[in-house]
Amino acid sequence: MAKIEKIDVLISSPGRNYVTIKIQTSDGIIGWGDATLNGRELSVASYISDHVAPLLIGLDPDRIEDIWQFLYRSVYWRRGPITMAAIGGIDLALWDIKGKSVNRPVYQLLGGAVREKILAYTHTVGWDLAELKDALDKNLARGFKALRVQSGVPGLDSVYGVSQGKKNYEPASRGASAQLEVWDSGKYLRHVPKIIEGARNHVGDDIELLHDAHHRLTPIQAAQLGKSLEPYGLFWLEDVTPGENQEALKLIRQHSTIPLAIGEVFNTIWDFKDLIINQQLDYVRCSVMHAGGISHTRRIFDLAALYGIKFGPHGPSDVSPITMAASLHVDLATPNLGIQEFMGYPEVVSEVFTHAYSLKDGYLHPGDASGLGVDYNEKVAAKFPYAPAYLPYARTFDGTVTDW
Ligand code: KDG
Ligand code: MG
Repeated sequence: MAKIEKIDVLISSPGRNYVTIKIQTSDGIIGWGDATLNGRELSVASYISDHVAPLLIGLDPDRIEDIWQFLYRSVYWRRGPITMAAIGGIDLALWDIKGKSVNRPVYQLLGGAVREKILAYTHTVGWDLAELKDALDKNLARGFKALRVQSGVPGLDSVYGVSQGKKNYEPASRGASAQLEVWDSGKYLRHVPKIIEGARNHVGDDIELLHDAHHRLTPIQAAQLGKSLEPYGLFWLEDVTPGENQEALKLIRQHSTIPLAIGEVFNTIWDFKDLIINQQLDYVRCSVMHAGGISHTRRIFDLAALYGIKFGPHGPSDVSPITMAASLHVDLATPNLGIQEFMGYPEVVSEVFTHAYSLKDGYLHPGDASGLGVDYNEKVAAKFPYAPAYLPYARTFDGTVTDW
């Protein structure tokens, strides 16, 4: 029996911070896991190196499920983003090891491919409609068949997903404190239907469009938004209200048939259970790492499948290519995939994380390298030390803190 011999937690910052787990086994295999939690990287790193790694030394890396149960159930204090990102990161590294130990890509260990390729959507941002149309054309030329659309709002200086003058959305800014953004839901609600209408007219009916409201609306505002966007045939409308009040989605359902996606801030099957069995959502949106890794997210997706609900894993640039690869292995092998988010990474990230996954004509594939198919180049990573960075936060015009 092989044993877990050494666990290192490595933090690097090729443009943004990533927490990478390196597990070495007694038979010489290295497994890579990602445990990045945007803006709280050091907490997850400490959770793993101080409290998890010492418990795992000497255990059998093949017993992925048993280790998962041990990390989840043997701790009295369960759930939460830090704990679950830590468990998720370890789970990813163990699946990587298992794949490498039998020389197979992880999707083969999950039952094999149920599709040839994975439909991806990417982010399309423009401060105004003219800029947005330009950005849509660029992403269509790259081959994407599905595009998330975010725009500026007149009267606001910055809006989730897009900043004036900046081409790319990368919200966490380096520095010791979070940047303030001023928000007004009324202005947003009156403007966004015009943008989505403009985007639909521009791309025609063959392209899927998505939009993320990023948890900012009250239930009735969210219902209004769903109703007003219905004519434009969105693939989904994401995170219309803050995740805590699950009842809100019932009210939205009473007024709109727009497909709802929710869950990037959820991290266990328990967070999704009522939403799924009450059919209050259409797409489960958790990250394959933040929700406890491959072992746990597969359970969530299977529960969703019982109710005809699909999944669309979270895939922003603030989870590393290791999580992206893990998502793709799950996507390829799980029947009820809806779509995969693929924000993409700046070039420098690919110098640190070399990967077997590929993107072609708007579709992704995890590749056939053994394990997850991502390697972490420690030498290159060492050139990019951790730098504190935080997501912005929001206040309304009267100075009240509101949801970002
Ligand atoms: O760290 C926060 C991001 O992961 C989040 O803002 C991205 O909402 C997001 C999305 O849909 O990708
Ligand atoms: Mg989102």
